[in-house]
Amino acid sequence: TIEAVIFDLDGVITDTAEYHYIAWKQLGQELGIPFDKEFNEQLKGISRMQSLERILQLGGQDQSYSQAEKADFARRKNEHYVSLLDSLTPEHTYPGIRELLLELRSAGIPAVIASASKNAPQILRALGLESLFQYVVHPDSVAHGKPAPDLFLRGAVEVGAEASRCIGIEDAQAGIQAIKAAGMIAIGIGEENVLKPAGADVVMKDTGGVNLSFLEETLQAFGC
Ligand code: G16
Ligand code: MG
Repeated sequence: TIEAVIFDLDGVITDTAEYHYIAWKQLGQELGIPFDKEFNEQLKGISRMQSLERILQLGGQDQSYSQAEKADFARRKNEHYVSLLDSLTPEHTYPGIRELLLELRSAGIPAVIASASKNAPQILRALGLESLFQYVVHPDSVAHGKPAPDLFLRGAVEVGAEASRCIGIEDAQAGIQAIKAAGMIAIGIGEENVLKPAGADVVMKDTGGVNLSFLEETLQAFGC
């Protein structure tokens, strides 16, 4: 049986991965560092400052700015991102997610958030989902971000679940790597050619078909 389901937030619960992309793209343009969706895959799941570093590296500008300037770029990106969050309502929850959370609650299976985002509590509130999660891991509470397993392992520990009986759900390559490093079953949401190489056990195009019976079948097929 499944002991916990550990969800990524951005790109799994709602489309905030797109908002991150819009906000980073804008900052990139201001710095003269244009990038596309393919490059953006590398930014998914990693922290705000690490994302900024990758963008500056892409533009060959990683040595060009002081820490204070970098902190200011990150602040500007976050302000833009948070302004986009203003439009979030419960209807922006991805298909099947609320239903899955209700199924998990009925079955007594803990649902946990393991997001790299410091904005996670605000997003869950805007979607009206806070009460359906047993635990939200704070990204600052662990030593290493994704692709390290820390966020997922902390989530499992907090709800008393055995890692090998947990299912992690992610849209990012770094996130899938984190789930597998934690010894959990990894369900990818997105493109097969992006998430399979990162180690996803199964990849679904979207969250629509991810219900409890699908999760149970996945644990049967890939669990040990
Ligand atoms: C998310 C996004 C990342 C973002 C990170 C930090 O992680 O995927 O693109 O850089 O959070 O977010 P913030 O700037 O809001 O603290 P996840 O793990 O929910 O996909
Ligand atoms: Mg994500």
